[in-house]
Amino acid sequence: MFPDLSQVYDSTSATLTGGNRVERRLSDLAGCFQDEAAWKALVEESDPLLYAVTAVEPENHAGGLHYGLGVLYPGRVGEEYVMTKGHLHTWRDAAEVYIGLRGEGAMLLEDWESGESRLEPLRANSIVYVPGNTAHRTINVGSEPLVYIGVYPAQAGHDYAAIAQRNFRKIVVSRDGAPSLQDR
Ligand code: PAN
Ligand code: ZN
Repeated sequence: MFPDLSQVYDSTSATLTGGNRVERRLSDLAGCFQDEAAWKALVEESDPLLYAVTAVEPENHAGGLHYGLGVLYPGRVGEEYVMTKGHLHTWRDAAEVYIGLRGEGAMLLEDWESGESRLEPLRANSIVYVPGNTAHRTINVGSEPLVYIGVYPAQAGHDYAAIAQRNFRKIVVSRDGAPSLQDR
């Protein structure tokens, strides 16, 4: 039988019919931000919701695809823009396509073998291809919610432990009001 083949999303309310919604607060991102004192102070003050992902997982076989609608709220922790945890796919070869729907964001990509990093814009009408073996983190560099869809192989899996052990080499900070890629 066919699984659920169609869903409806709304980029203004960042909702998607069907799927499982997972929320991440600032406290869930321990060790991610450079400015630990700023992170701790904000966690103690209000522990804000940073992002939510609603994932649709119609099939789990090798040829299947999963996708998720993400909403990443704007803000900064110290000078660093609000971002997702970031991960590698457990199946390292698994690539992903990100489609920007609303807001002003960027994808921080890091080739896990060479450590080479790049920052790709993610906004309405942009598509970012994340190759296999590439750690990826989404960053909101604007002042409104960043809304996007990511599509990835059903068997990709999410490896957060590798990032917890060795964080991304680069950080994205606000310099004179503009995003700037810096060494950690
Ligand atoms: C996305 C991410 C989503 C949240 O759907 O899972 O942006 O980021 P974290 O998983 O790093 O918390 C994706 O890349 N899926 O593979
Ligand atoms: Zn991914």
